[in-house]
Amino acid sequence: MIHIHPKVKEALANNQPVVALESTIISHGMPYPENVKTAMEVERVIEENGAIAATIGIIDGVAVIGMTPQQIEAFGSRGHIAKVSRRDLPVIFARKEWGATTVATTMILAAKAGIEVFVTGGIGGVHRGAQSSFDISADLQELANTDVTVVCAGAKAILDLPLTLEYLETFGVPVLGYQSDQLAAFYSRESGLKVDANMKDCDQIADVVLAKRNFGLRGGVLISNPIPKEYDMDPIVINQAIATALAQMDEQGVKGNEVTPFLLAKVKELTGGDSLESNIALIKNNAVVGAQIAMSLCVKKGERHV
Ligand code: PSU
Ligand code: MN
Repeated sequence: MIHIHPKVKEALANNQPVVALESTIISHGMPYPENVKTAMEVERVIEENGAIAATIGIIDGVAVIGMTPQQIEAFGSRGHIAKVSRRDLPVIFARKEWGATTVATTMILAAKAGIEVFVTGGIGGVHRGAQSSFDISADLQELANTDVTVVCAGAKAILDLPLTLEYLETFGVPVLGYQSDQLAAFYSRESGLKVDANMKDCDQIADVVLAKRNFGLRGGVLISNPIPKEYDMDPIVINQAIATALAQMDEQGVKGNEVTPFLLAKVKELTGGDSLESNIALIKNNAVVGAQIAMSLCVKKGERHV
């Protein structure tokens, strides 16, 4: 059910850094052909920073860990690929279908392959109004349970960010700011909410990840890496777009796993090309940090064996 690319397998066997990447961002997160171009560029950034990139998705019911450029192109151009979170996996496997992996599913598959670091744009979280809708992304439970370090630019303000942090606290997920005191809000560097700790570099992050593991505390670590300053967007513009998107969602009765893709697409439509450009910039920025964390983990693990 799993196919690991030979170069990923070899790197893992030799304690070399590997960074996982998700495929929902390709098939649902960006338009074609920017999605494919970005996915390839993010892989290149990871490789320029000394790690092996492993883009993950499901093809004909096989979990592919480390897609080829042709497979990435297919994910980006095919359209109508199912968005697959933890609960969807069994059906996709059994029916031998294609599936785009969310943060939750990419974590599951990365962990199965032995990959410790995963780079994405934004994670899912507690939705606004979750008090009555119960809409909480499976990404958060996966962070609670699965041993993967996830590098993101925080979460989009389509979510209830204070409740998202409360949930992560309850489930014991450390939220670390990369050179920042605040949780990043995807398009904006700051959310007004404090992270658990400010990390000055990737070595410090690796120390925290290893301390967690060595003490036997299961589950992931979340790294919030603010968008580069030159792409930081005005929160007023973003919040206006989010308010409009939420109102349209209610009007149209959008529910369930359609909520996140609907809101993301609307916000993108309402903020035009700026948000796409920012989105691409922040993922590449996360790729640098992810590759450095993966590298640092390998160095520290290697030292323990000599
Ligand atoms: N947030 C973003 N961009 C994304 C997603 C979330 O800013 O592309 C995607 C990720 O794949 C994430 C998923 O894991 O949406 C969460 O969906 P849900 O809320 O239905 O769990
Ligand atoms: Mn949901």
